[in-house]
Amino acid sequence: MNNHIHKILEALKDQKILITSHRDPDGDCLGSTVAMTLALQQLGYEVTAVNRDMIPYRYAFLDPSGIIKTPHALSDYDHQVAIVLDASDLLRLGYDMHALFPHVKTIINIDHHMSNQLFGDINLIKVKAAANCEILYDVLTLMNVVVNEDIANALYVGITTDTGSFKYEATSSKTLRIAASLIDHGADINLIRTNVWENEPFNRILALSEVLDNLKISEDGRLSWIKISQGAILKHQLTNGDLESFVDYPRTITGVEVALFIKEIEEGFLKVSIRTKSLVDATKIAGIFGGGGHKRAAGFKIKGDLLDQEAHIIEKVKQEIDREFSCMDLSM
Ligand SMILES: [Mn+2]
Repeated sequence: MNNHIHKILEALKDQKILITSHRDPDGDCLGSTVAMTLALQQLGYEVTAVNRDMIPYRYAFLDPSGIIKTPHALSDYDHQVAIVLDASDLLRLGYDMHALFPHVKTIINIDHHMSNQLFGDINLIKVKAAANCEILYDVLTLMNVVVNEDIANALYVGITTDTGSFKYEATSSKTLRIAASLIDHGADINLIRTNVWENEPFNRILALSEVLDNLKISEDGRLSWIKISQGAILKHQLTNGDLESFVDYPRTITGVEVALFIKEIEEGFLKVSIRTKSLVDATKIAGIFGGGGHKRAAGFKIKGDLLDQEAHIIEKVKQEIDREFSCMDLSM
């Protein structure tokens, strides 16, 4: 890690820096972007933070002064170094970084996804880290950044959201020690809880109730799935961020090993979230359809009509679950 920090600081020297992360921003992506931006500003660097999409309302409190801009809202594009956070490849940014920022000559890639494509000139990848913010805590500490309340809140949000409030198995004793230290540095867990989890718009709860009304479960009880059509998304005026945690509900069912949420994000275009409980690797299922992610949380995108593709997806996923379980039977 020390060696990486040395290289990163060398690369940043006297440069104009772009900080960016994946589209459809979640807590870890935004926590990472805000913490890194505030930290580098504190150290005196010239930084610009960019995300392709709007910040979901539940995370808006992390960026009250609007430091994160959309890529086309900037006044200049002459940045020479890009720090890409929590993104397994550059396509995940959702905009063409090389085209928009033609002067970028060094890319610093900091991430915790197993599927990371090592697209950076400097790649700091820690697949054991429960959140990208967990890596950043070490990075900022080694850079002698003063972790103030705003940075502590941002990092804590990333860690607590990516670990499902410290429930998922990637949560390590180190994760908890970092979280404890962030509280010591002023992370306000009441502010974070009320913004991130107790801040549901009524239309979202109505949509959730409709979605759960149509929940399905396979005959063997190992797979459960929910779906939402483009029509329902429009009717309830939902954004991507509104749908973020729906997939956690089918996973909570006793005996369910794999949960899916099939979202028709555009007419003829589906995004599928995968969650697994303990035996099946979610990245294997995502991989069948060209997607990726983590062992317990992964996803993929697929073209086609919701009803047609639902049957196809469920069929393929069932086959994979059967295959995984038959391998386990053999190994016992
Ligand atoms: Mn993450």
